[in-house]
Amino acid sequence: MSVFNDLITTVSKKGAAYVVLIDPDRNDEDSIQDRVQKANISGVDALFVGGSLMMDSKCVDRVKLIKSYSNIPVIFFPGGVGQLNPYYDAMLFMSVISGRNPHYLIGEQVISAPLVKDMDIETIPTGYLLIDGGAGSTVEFMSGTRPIPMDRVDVTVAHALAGQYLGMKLIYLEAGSGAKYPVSSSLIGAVNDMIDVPLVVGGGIKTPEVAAEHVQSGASIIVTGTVIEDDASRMKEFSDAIHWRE
Ligand code: 1GP
Repeated sequence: MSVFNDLITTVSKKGAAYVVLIDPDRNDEDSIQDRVQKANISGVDALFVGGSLMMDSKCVDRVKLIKSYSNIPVIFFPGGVGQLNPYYDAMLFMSVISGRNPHYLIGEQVISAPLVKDMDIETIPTGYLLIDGGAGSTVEFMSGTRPIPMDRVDVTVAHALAGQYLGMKLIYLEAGSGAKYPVSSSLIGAVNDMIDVPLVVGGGIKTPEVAAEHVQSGASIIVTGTVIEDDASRMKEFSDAIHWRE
């Protein structure tokens, strides 16, 4: 079974899936071991691995380490083609469809496609929408795109629907790592009412209550990064809140 099908099965069985983002740039060998081992026993369904910027050259070694400790799928959440390596079980083959920067709409994808084929990594076509979370996210700088204002429901819905019609298997509503405001539940609800593909929501989610509210509003996959970087022991609380059908 593919990693994508596994995730979708989890969503229908547990009500939603919980994914922890591990940024290789924010972790060393010890914290990787600790986080991945905690994820294995805390009901986390998959790891997203990646980041907007790498400040040293140890990314590949760290991904290899993550893979060696993990009992759950390790999915590449690409900040750039430079982070591509063969240790991922699958990758979000993403396009920043909220933006108008051709390099992040199709340029990176063209550069990476032959390498992905050669490495035989499962691809999950994903339409990525950057929403303004009030913190001037790193993604905004690195992708050179303007986030959609949180209150522009019409614009967000139209982008999400366009992503679905282009064949994206997931639509990702991203408020940016460390966002002041996570994606609002009303925005999640409005997008979910319009599209049929599963919604991934991340950025600025700091409590299990907010995660649970997002799921009730229509999110199928919840992603947390910073809150777990700060305290890895909280994964179980998030997992219990997100898996409402268990
Ligand atoms: C993944 O960017 C998010 O979508 C992670 O955001 O670090 O704020 O949890 P946080």
